[in-house]
Amino acid sequence: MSIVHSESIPQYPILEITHSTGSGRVALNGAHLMEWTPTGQHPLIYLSPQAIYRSGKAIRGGVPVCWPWFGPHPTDASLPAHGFARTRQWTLDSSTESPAGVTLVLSLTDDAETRQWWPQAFRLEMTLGLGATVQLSLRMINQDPQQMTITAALHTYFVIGDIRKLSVSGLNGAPYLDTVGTPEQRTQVGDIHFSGEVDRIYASGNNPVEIHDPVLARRITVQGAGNQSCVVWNPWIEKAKSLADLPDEDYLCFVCVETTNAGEDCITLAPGAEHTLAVTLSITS
Ligand code: TA6
Repeated sequence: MSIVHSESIPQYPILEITHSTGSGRVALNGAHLMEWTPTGQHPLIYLSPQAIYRSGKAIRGGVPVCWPWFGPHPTDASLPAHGFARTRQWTLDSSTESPAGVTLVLSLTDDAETRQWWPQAFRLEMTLGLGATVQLSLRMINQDPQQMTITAALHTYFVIGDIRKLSVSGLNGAPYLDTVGTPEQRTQVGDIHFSGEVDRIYASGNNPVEIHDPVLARRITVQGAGNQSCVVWNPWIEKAKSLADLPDEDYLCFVCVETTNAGEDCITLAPGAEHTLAVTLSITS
């Protein structure tokens, strides 16, 4: 096993990880799993070749950590979408390995700048278990004398063969908010197929969601914990063209299935209380 601290991008530390069970990269910016490829598999996590690596900018792809709000800020449109945790530099607290893989723990606490956007004291701990399967866990602790209400997401981008041939199962019968165009409440019937932009917040419970990929001949299972919602997103053609950090054609080769506390599934923490949002990603060929 090796973990190399790379500064190939000045002031932008990236951990390059190799282990018998897989390899990939984690940026301290955002505690962001950029890439992970289980040994013998196609890459699991999609990373845009046009991603921008600059402090304060979210990486396009990987697993953005969205906290303390998901999507646009509920009341102040001038604040960054998906909160600020994904654009702050986290601290690497520990890295350990076992025959099963590598475990990293990173943390983030409030400071004068975060308190401009979110005037409350907090501690976040992100645990990344990287191996044949991937376990991500975001522990959020309210260290403020006031209660706090948050929404959050582990906003995972998955490598797929062709969005037009893909299906996503596990959400049949689930209510969802369709946010493409005028937001509308709908109910999922059967599996999800893609023939246009899809951007949906599902009141899913934490049933396993499965990505069926006939092109790469695999099934990816997304098993959440601490969530009662999930988001499925693909930008399709026009939105992909509007994203400067995404090649126009790459809408074809990724899908986001995000493990969230979003929509009605928001979390209120009393002073000193904590909540953990987690996900396990596994591949079956
Ligand atoms: O999770 C879906 C979504 O909220 C989409 O609406 C789209 O905006 C996507 O996240 C990416 O957001 P970002 O701020 O990373 O460009």
